[in-house]
Amino acid sequence: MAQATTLNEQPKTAGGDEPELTDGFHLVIDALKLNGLTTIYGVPGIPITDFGRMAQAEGIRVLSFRHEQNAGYAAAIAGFLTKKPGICLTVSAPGFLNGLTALAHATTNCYPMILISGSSEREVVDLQQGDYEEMDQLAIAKSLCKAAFRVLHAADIGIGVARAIRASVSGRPGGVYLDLPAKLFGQVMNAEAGRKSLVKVIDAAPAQIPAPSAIARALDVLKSAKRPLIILGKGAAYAQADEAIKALVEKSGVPFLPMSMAKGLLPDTHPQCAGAARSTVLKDSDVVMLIGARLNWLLSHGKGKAWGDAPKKFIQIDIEPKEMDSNVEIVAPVVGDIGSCVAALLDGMGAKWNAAPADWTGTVAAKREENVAKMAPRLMNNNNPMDYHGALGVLRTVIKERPDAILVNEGANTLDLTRGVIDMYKPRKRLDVGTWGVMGIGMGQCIAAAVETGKPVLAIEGDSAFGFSGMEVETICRYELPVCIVVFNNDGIYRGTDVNAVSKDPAPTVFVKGARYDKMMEAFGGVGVNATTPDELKRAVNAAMDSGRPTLINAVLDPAAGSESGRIGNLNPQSVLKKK
Ligand code: OXT
Ligand code: ADP
Ligand code: MG
Repeated sequence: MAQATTLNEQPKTAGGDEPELTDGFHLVIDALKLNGLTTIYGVPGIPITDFGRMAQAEGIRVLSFRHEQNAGYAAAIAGFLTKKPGICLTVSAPGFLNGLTALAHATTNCYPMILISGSSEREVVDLQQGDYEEMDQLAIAKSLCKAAFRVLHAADIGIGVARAIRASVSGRPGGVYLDLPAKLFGQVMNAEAGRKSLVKVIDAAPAQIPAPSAIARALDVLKSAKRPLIILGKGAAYAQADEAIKALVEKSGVPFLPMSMAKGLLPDTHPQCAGAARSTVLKDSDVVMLIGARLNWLLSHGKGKAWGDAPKKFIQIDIEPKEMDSNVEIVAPVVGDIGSCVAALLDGMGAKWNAAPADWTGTVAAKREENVAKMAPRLMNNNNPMDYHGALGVLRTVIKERPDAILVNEGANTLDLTRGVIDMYKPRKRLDVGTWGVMGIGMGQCIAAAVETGKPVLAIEGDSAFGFSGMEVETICRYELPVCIVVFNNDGIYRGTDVNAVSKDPAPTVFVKGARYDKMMEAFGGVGVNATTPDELKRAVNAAMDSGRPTLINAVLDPAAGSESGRIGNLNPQSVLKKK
């Protein structure tokens, strides 16, 4: 292992001048900058306070949050949006643990992210002598992320950062933990040696070219289909192979079903989009090609009632070989990066490719039109108090008129209904709770989306969901970000109508009635609006999106409008022994 050179060991320069020196602080900053990582999301404190200041002085954008979890969610989604690891910086023990949820979330969702945490001194931690914020962070992080590294010597910082970058973005992307003990920051070494120790990572996520035989096999299976379906997942959105994916879908003529965060890869209004015919295409398809989507709970594991009785063949395109056969047999695995795989499939299809059978595409289109027509009148109501459909009817138009805006969405009913109602038109514009269905991603995603893309952000938040990260409205105001938050305020989790029949305590799912979340934004200088009808909501959102001023609209919803657990009530166990 390279040893950190101390000041005393520095050779004098030829003229006897003092050697130019650097230290751990600057080496970490230089290593990040050398690799184009110029934004840090975090919370300062011992031992990284000065690091944040120095990073800012060296031209890195440092966004200081109110809680590390939100900074972590910001870094995670920055990774998804940019294909570069999002950087989250925290203090030791509690700060590290606060960031760790987001790191695990990034890993679960296949987003590249690096959590950098300061830590206590090894000698004290290892002897468990009770250091300030003592914790063996590396050991704890290891099981919750893709890779974890610790750097003890300044001369190893370049290699440590390079390893973290490579581990996060290569193959299946994920979260990486980088442990930097306090002492490392202050280590001093010769600046020239320091510069030489840094590594500019070359080809961090190398293309993974699929085997020609795998491509031929996949095309044979697709060709044999009578009722083919393509499912696009957030891996397809992440891959940024938008044109090739569009070409594949259109050349094949196959109906496509976008998973939540793949909406907009092709517009939801595309004639082949089967989003509004979900049950039909899952049940009745005979060949399913998965592109960057896993057969996990969100796809009912590829089997059971949702998939119907008809036998099905699966083709799966994924960078992770171990993903194949994880839930059902994959008859045509295509392992590689989506850009390379889709290009090879297009190549293999040649100039002539028979479009999908017309009776199948006709059936899907008819079902889609039926469902869209069924929903349309519900979106036009101007009820007071509002219901979800009345409010979403308005917000749907806001996105239609501003297809470049980023939509952030969390909640239960608020999530499920927004996903169904609001059409997306462009790739990577819809950000949400992801694979874990986690509440609390909202404000971190808003901040990173605004910072990374420079586009306006519209967040549609359940009142419970918003509460997990609501304090970050101050951060949004402080950095003057163009974020409009609409809180669907139905007085609680799922509904605001639950009653506790046995004591004075409120029922576990309800909140203070008539709460005014808009006042939170006003407290920090942003715009707050209380909206009780779809018309009021429309005016307020349009004004916010046009002005770009931080805005929070408290959208008063009928407390009885939602259902328990939204559309996943089937996953919510109910006791048969309930007493009351
Ligand atoms: O084909 P059919 O006929 O079946 O129809 C389908 C589509 O074809 C059709 N459709 C359309 N029709 C017309 N037009 C259009 N455009 C259209 N598009 C689609 O609509 C239906 C449904 O389509 P969909 O949505 O695609 O299909 P479906 O069957 O719903 O899909 C299944 C799934 C699984 C893919 C989908 O449901 C999905 O993605 N679900 C994700 C669910 C999820 O992740 N939920 C979040 C977690 S819930 C719970 O855990 C909550 N908690 C606990 C908690 C969590 N999560 N985290 C932490 C850290 N702590 C605690 C909490 C606290 S939620 C929650 C707070 C909730 O309260 P809030 O106040 O925030 O929110 P409210 O509920 O609003 O009060
Ligand atoms: P969704 O929730 O939208 O269905 P998932 O997160 O379940 O999506 O699946 C994403 C999949 O995409 C993961 O299995 C991951 O390995 C894969 N993936 C991510 N990036 C790429 C890429 N560039 N090329 C190929 N596969 C990828
Ligand atoms: Mg609610």
